[in-house]
Amino acid sequence: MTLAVGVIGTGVMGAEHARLLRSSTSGAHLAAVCDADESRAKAAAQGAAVFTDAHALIASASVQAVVIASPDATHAEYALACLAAGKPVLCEKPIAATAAEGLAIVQAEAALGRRLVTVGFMRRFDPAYVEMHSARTSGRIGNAVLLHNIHRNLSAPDWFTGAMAVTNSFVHEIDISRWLLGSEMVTARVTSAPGGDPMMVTMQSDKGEIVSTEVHMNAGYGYHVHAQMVGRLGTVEMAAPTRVLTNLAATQSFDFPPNWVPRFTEAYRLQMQAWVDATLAGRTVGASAWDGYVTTAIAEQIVDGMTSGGQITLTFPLARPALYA
Ligand code: ISE
Repeated sequence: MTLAVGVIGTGVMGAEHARLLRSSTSGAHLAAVCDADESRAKAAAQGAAVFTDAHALIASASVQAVVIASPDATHAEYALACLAAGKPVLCEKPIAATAAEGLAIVQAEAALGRRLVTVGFMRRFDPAYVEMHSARTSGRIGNAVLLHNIHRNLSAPDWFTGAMAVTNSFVHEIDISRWLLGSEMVTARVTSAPGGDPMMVTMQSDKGEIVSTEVHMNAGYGYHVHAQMVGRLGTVEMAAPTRVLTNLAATQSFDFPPNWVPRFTEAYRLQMQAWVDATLAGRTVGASAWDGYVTTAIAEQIVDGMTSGGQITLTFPLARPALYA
């Protein structure tokens, strides 16, 4: 018997998660998909059950675990429904559209007394980020002092509002910086170029590390994510985002992908496999509901404070519950 997984939402990410469950994940199978657009759901289902109501999928006896990949504003409602049904859930980032909703998920899980939520911050499974993480934890580069992040998108879709550059894109750097450094962020400052894009966000951690991030939604040339960690003894950074170099017409070159799916294919695959393995073993992996709440709370405070241009002091109404120790 393999884990029966239902996927809610069959847009870019939901279709990719469904594909991974159908063809590249051991120990699990795609049992159901759900989308308000039934024909899109059928295309992703390829034989699995099709729902147009997410709550019906969550309640279905033929679904043991759920992947949420619907629009950001629906994540909290469905994650809470999964907790109420006692079903493990891999929820795409962000965990919720507001910090208050994220907090409600943390409180519901803490009341349940067991962790069922993983937030899909897939960069934690990307081989380059994993190596950077171990360069710090092994002590190889000495204590970290700086982290430079670059997050460039080819172009933002029409429906992408200014705040989403923070709540939908920069949340990745909030999460990966906390994870890479093993620190909590305590302050933030935002400087935007005319028109708002790109923006530079500088955060400082409780250990004093400085985290700089260029968040660029319309970089124009391709999808490009880069990070360099500076330690007291040396630095570690990602190599070019490619596996091959081409020598042609007196030029050496490599390609940039158009979006994050090709760049992070391996991370998504490893994340899905790790989540399935952990679920079958009754454990969780990856970013917790607490991590999801903290990233959304930081993003929300940055959005609220960014117009002032001054330093934002990051605060959280709740201390980390023992469940997330
Ligand atoms: C998108 O939703 C993602 O999660 C991508 O990883 C990120 O790079 C992009 O900016 C987001 O819009």
